[in-house]
Amino acid sequence: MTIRGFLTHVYVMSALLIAAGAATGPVCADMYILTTNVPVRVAPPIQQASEEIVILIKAKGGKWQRPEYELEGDRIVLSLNPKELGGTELFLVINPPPELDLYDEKPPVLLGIKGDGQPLPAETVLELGRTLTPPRVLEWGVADRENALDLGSLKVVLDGELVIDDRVSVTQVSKCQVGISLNLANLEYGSHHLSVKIADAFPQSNELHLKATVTKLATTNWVQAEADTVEVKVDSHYMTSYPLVAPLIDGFSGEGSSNDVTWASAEDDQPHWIEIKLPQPRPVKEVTVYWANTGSTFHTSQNIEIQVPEGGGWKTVYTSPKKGFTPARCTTFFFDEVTTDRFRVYQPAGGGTVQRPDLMWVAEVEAR
Ligand SMILES: [Ca+2]
Ligand SMILES: [Ca+2]
Repeated sequence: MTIRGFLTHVYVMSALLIAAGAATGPVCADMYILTTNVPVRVAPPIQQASEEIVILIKAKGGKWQRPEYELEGDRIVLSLNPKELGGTELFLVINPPPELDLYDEKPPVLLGIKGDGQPLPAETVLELGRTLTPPRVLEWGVADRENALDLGSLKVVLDGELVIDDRVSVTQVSKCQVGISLNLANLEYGSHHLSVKIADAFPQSNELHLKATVTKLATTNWVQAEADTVEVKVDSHYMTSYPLVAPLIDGFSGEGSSNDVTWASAEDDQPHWIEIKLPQPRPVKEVTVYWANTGSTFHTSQNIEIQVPEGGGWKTVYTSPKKGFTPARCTTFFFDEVTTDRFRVYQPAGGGTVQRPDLMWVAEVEAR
């Protein structure tokens, strides 16, 4: 939605006139949403010259009316009284095209859901349960029976964060029907909540809400499976108060930040690392690090590499994204499978949290 700068004739400051996004959308009428609890005068521009100007207005839940208006230059001047119109949220449409269904009270409908191309129950609240293999791609088919869809209204939220990157794609079947795909490859372990919202291209924005939940279970962790014979080395310790490395592989990844449940590096401008040696080589394609945490504060490092031995040194098989990581209880680093008996979680100098960049603070390391 865009706010248009034509409030010159509005005499009451509490009024808000918002273009309903259709000027750039699939429907070419001028549509506005106006919220006011007092009488106002508004003066939207005439976008396209036409012999007859058709103006319709209604309050939310009310009936369309033809308001009286005056022309002033290239503007239409309207006096609107929310009491007379029957509500404070008003929808104004100028020159509606014939295909616009002005009596659309219904949100878009869910046509179907696919997970990795296979049909799933077409439920607006989809519970996928606990699984080792959540779908890598979820796709919702959505259509509006009355009007076009407003693709600008699409919002996909994963675990409380708006997904704005290329993990969301929209396939347009027609103006009224789309497929919405979400790429869930490399989903983190644990429980996840997804929501999808999309509205029709209609001033009152009939909106469809879709939800899905899934819990990704972990497979065999080589470190824990062989914990008795696993060796752990670290680059340093936090002063004298974090001498123990055993908490890094004790299978416990709950809340805590002291040395009985975590290890912390020295806090200095050097690289820090945790080296894990398994009793025998194993195929490894991901490493999960559980961060020290207290309450909802997670000490998630922002720059991490996963390294495996090469020659007498180390080869990096995973590098962090430039933007770092969202603080969370754990972070899994995915890479091409290598067979190795040793790997290390390497934090380049200054790669810790934003607050404490020179510290590495970890509760558990897992490898799969
Ligand atoms: Ca509709
Ligand atoms: Ca632990």
